[in-house]
Amino acid sequence: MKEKLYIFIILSFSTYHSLAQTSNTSLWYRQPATKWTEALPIGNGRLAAMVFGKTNREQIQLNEETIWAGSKVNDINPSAKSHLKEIQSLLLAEKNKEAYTLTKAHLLGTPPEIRSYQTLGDIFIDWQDTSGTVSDYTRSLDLTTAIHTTTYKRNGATYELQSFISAAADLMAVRIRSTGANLHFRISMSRDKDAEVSVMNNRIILRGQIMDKGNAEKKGPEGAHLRFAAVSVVENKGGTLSVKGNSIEVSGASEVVIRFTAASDYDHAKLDFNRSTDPLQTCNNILKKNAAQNFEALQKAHLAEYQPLFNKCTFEISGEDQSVLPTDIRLQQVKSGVKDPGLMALYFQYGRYLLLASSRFPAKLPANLQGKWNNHYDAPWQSDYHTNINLQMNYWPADVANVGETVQSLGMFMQAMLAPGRNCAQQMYGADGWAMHHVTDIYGRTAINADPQWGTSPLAGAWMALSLYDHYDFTRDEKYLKEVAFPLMKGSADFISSFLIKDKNGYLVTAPSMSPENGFYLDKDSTQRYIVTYAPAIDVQIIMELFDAIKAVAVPMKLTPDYLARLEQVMKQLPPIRINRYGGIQEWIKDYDEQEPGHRHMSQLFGLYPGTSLTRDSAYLTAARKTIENRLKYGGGHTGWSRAWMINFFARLKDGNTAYYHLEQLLIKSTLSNLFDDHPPFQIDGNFGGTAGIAEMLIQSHNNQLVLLPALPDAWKSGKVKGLKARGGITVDMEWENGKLLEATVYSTIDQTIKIKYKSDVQNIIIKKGQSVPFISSR
Ligand code: FUC
Repeated sequence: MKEKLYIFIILSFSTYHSLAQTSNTSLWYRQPATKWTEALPIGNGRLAAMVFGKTNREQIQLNEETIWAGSKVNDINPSAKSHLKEIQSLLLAEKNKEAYTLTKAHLLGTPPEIRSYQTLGDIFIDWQDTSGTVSDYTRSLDLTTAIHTTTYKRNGATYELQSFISAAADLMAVRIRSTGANLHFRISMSRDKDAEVSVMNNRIILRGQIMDKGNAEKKGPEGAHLRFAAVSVVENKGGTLSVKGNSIEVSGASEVVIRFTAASDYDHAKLDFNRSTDPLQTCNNILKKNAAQNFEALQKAHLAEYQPLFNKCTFEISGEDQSVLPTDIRLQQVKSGVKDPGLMALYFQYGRYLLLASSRFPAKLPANLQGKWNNHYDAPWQSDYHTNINLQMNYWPADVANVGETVQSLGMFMQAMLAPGRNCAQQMYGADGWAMHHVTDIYGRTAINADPQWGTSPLAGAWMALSLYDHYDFTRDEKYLKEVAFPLMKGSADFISSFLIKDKNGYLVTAPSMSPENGFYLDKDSTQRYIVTYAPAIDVQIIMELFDAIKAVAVPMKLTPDYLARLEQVMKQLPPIRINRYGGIQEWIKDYDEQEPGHRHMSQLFGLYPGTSLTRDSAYLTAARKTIENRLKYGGGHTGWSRAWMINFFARLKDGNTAYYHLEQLLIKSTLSNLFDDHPPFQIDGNFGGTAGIAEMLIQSHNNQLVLLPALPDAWKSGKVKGLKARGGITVDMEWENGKLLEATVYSTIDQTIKIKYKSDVQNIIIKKGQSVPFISSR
C-alpha cells in the first residue's frame, strides 16, 4: 500500500511537472495563494500585479508605478542655511547633542515626511458555481515567458487562467478558458479608497484622485492630489456579457479575455502632476492601439519583447533536480536542511525576472522598496526610494546579471532629480552641485526625512551617481555617460567640493552626516547615544570612489588637467581609512563605541562592496572581515537586505563557502513562499542583493581584472553559466566541473587587453571589438 501511494505521488508530480512546466526557471504551487505574500508577481516595469490563483474568487491586485500620495513641494527647511555653520562647529567640538537638536530644528525637511506609494486596486473574478471539489490544481509563474498560469479541474471540466503584463502593448492580458464547461462569473474592479467605478458595455472604468492627510499643506485651488484611471475591457467568445451593478457578468462563454491598463496625470520629467493630461484618455489610447490584437497576438508580441531580454543569461548548477517539487515545498525543505542548489539558480533567475518586471521600459521610475508590487495605502517605509543602501541594492544585479536595460528607468528618474537636488544643495547648504538625502519619492524629495537620526546622509546622491557610473563602467556606453551618469557625478563632486569643511586636524570633512543608521557613544562610560556626526568612513570612501570614477572618464568627458588636479587636492586632504581597536574598519571619525554592534547596516564597508576602495589592500580586507565577523557575532544580517549584503561581502573576500552559507540563510530566514525577500516585512532589495551576490560568486570585474569563479562554493560542484557581464563591455560564458573551470568564452564590445584571472593563473588576452575568445586554464 505504501509503495502504491509512493508511485501515485511520483506520478502526480510528473503530471504537475508537465502541466506547470517546472524547471529552475519556474515557480509553481499546488494551492492558491491565501495571502498577498503567496501570490505571484507579474509586471512590465510600469504596471504590476499580484496573481492569487484562487478558484472561487480570483484576485489580481494591481499597481501602476505613479500611484503615490503626496505632491511636489520645496521641502527644504527655510532656516537650514542660516544654521548650518553653527551645527558644523558644534559637531567639530563634539557637542553632538546640541548639534542634533539644531539639525532637527532646522535641517529636517518641511514637511518632515513623504507619503506612500499605493495600491491601485484589484480585479476580482467571482465564479457563479463554486460547488464541487477542485482537483489537479497548479499555479505557476514561468520566468522564461513571464506568464502566470492557473489550471485546475472542477465538476469534470478543466479551467485555465493565463495572465501576463506586456511591455510591448503596455497592458495586462488575462485569458480564462475551459474545456468541458462554459464560463459563468462576474468580473469587477475595485479600490477601497479615493475612487469610483463605473461600467459601460464591456468596460469597467475606475477613476480616482488620491486624498491623503499629507495633502493638507499643499497648493492649488483644485487640490494637488494625483489623478488616476484604470480600465478593464472584457471580451467573450460565445455566451453573453451583461452589466450587473459595478461588475460585468459573463454567462455561457467558452473563453474570456480581460485587457487592463492604468495611468495617472503624473509627469515623469517634471516630477509633478500634469493637469492637462486625462488619465482615462491615456488608458483608452493604450487600449485602442492594441484593440485589433487578440490574446494570442498580444502574447506573441509580449514574448518577442521579453524573451530576448530574459534569455540573455542562463544558469545551471549540478545536483539533484528538485524542480519537480512545488516551490514552497522546496523552500520548506531547505529550511529543514535539504540541499537544493537548483533553488538558488531559480532565486537568481527570479531576481533578474523581478528587475525586468519592475524596471524595464515602459517603466520611467526605478524599482522601489517593493519593486512595483504593493497592496497598501500606507506601505511599510512608504514603499519609497531609500538611498542609503536600498535603491542602490535594487540595481546591484542589473549589469552583472545581464538585465542592464533596467537601469534606464533609474537613470531617467535621477536625471529628473537633478533640479530638486540643485535646489537642495543651494538652499540647504549654500553649496554648488546637487544633493539629496536618504529618502525620496516621485515628487523629488531631497531634504532630511523623518528624523536626523535616519536621514542625515548628504552624500546619498553621490552614492546614487556612483551606481549610475557603474552602468557605464559595464557597458562603456559614452552616450549614456554624457547624458545620464556624468551630469550626476560631476554635480555630486561639485556639491562635495563646496560642502566639505576643515576639521581641527586639517582634514576636509562632511558635516553634518552619519553612518547609516548606527549610533555611537562619545566615550565608554556614556549612555548617551548619538548618530549625527562628521566624516563617517562611508563618506570618505564615497568621495574617493566618486572622484576616482570622474578621473576614469577624463578622456571621454574631456576633463581639464586643472579640474582633475582640484579633485586630487581634495582627495589628499580627506581623513584616512582607519582600523579600529577591535581590528575592524573604523566606522566614524573617531574610534567611538558603537551602539549596535550587530547593526544591519555595514556602511563602513561600502568600499568592500559595492565600492572597491577597501579591496586593494590586504590590511583593509582583513579588517573588513573582522568588521563583518563582529556584526555577525551580535546578530547582524538579520534583515533580508543585510543578509544579501553579506553574500556580496564574502564573495569579494573570495570566500565562496561563507558566501554560500549566507545565501542559504537568506533562503532559510528571509524568504517568503513566493520567494519574495522578507525584511520582514516584504522588501525587494534582498532579492536583488541576493541575485547580485550569486553573480559576484561567479564573476568579478573590479580593479581592472576579470576574475572567473572567484568565490565558487564547494556545494556548486559543477555548473554552467552563460551571459554574465563584466566591466569593460565584456560578456562571459563559463562551465566548470568538480570545482574546476573547464572553459570560459569571453566576448568584448570594445578593443582591449583583458587581464583574466582564474585561481593563480593570470593571462592577458588581446581581444578585438565584437570578438569572442576562449580562456582555458591549466589550474
Ligand atoms: C533602511 C533600513 C531598514 C529598512 C529601510 C527601508 O532604513 O535600515 O532596515 O530597510 O531602510
